[in-house]
Amino acid sequence: MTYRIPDSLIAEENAGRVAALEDDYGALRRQLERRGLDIEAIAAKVAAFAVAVPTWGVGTGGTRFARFPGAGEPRNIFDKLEDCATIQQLTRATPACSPHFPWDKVGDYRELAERATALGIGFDAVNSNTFQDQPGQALSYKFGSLTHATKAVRDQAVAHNIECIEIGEKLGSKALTVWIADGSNFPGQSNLDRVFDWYLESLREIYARLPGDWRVFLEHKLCEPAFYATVIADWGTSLMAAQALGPKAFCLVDLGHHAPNVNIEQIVARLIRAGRLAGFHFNDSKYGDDDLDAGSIDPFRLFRVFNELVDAAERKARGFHPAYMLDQSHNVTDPIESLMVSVIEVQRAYAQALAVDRAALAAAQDASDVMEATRLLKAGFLTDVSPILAESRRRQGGAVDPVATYRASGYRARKAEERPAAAGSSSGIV
Ligand code: PSV
Ligand code: MN
Repeated sequence: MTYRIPDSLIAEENAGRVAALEDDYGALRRQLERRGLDIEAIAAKVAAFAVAVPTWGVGTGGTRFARFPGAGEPRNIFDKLEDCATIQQLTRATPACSPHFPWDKVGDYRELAERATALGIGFDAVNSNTFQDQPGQALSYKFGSLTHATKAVRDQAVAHNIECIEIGEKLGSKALTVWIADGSNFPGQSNLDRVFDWYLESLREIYARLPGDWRVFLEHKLCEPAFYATVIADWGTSLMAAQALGPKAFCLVDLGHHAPNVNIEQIVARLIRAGRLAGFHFNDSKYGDDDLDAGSIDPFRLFRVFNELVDAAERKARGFHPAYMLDQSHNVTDPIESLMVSVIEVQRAYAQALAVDRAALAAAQDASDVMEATRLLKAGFLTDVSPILAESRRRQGGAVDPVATYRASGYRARKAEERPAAAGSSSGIV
């Protein structure tokens, strides 16, 4: 038996924090009441909110310069599931993980599904990987995968995506996320129009293999590793592809995949309008695709994204059922701590957006009262919703303070004993 944090420890840790939490919750209830908002309505929505943990996120990340592995990090998908389950146990907001293949490949998917069920974890979107060559792979992706000039390479990449769907079916997943690194590093390297034809041709084959209740998420990214022209560089290209493919194709927004200063919330609003928003890979960044913890650099941007999401939910926008996932690289922190804090920051942005008086905001907008409108929006952002988040965790059996409880448990030290071997590249830690 491997170590799991005892629920009794969570209860003990919570006991010392409950009185302060009750005080804070009561004060926030009264504050929200004065603004015409019902704390229980917000708490119910927060409790129903879930965000998936990327299996590759629980291992220590790295840069192209170095990776500094941490003791006790997961060695394989079974270890990763344990860590995901710990995050869920403490936060109660991450009931599923999002696996990446072939990093998470195993011989027996029934065993994997059973282990996940035993740990109380489900499987969100499966992610394909045609951005790396794997040992023993017949053809290289150095010059592209789904859009490679050579049909045999495109076929190999299509086959991998179909295999991901088949694995996902065994795991109970309902979506495939496709991100390709394809593109060019030099003007003239490839024909910008022809590569898009190849993308559509390849995706059509993958799309045809989607089970009836599945969706495919197309993830765009401006640059890296292609630094001149990435094939699926932006939301416009992604939307064109989704519309060409059919009703099961949606556009996934990774917050780190845009040009600097781009108005991401407006992109989100447009994709919602088109009925094609797949969901998110949450993370934060200062310069590029930094993959920092969600809300760590620009929490106001995260809030503005959630403002659009709450607005869409309240107007019951057509086709609006986004999938929420994290996609981060934890290079200098304990990944479990980073992921728990990130989940909380995503929940926080959601709760803050729920704390906006939308009727008053609409009235201010209609009256062209700019200052009142912006003040009303800011009032949501400036609301300290922490008591709602903590109370929601407590009510569901989670930790009032997940990081403190995690540290008190000594989980990582226990895992260092249980997981002596260092993680290798096959565990998807890049
Ligand atoms: C690419 O930068 C990306 O955001 C894609 O989602 C990949 O699947 C993930 O990172 C992991 O490399
Ligand atoms: Mn991503």
